Amino acid sequence: MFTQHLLLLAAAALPLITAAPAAQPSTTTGTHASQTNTSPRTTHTVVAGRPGLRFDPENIFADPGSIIEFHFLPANHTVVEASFDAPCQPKDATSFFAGFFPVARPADGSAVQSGEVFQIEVKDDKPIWFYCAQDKGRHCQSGMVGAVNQRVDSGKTLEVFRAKAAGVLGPAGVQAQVQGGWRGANPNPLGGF
Ligand SMILES: *[C@@H]1O[C@H](CO)[C@@H](O)[C@H](O)[C@H]1NC(C)=O
Ligand SMILES: [Cu+2]
Repeated sequence: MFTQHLLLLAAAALPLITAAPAAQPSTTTGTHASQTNTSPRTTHTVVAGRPGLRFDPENIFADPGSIIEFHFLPANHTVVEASFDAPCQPKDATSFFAGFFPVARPADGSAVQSGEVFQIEVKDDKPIWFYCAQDKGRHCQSGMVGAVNQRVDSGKTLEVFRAKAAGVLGPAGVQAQVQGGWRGANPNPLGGF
């Protein structure tokens, strides 16, 4: 009798369990970067050029398959992928490089950002290190750096990366051309404000 009740209960509960809705990504913009997966992508917006020469946010945690979308404030920033051990230089020939985004600072002080964005796809769960290569003002050496999926327990943290960047004597490096991501029209010109 008791067992029979349990079985009935289990049978009744099962459809409820299987019908539970799957988790949905929070936002669905940024479908340009890759066509390999047709499901909606989570897009993480990063604004380059906050006062103090910063990326905001600069410490991003993103699932594989998600998109990082860089928006650019005045006056002329970029983003380049580095290795942890050599900040302010492209990691290798495949490192992403967004090109520069000159944006005039409005005389009335109003908020403005570039009409273009740069998107990268997070391909796996390995850390991604990046920097701004604007040499006028030595942005990378001044701390305009960031990380995706840093491993806090490994000792390879954003703060250590930033300290290494501060010690770079030479100029920051760029790639010969825009690569490793998608540069195109800004889908959300007020994103990040
Ligand atoms: C933006 O910065 C890059 C790198 O310093 C420079 O080559 C380019 O001329 C700058 N663009 C403008 C419009 O200032
Ligand atoms: Cu910069």
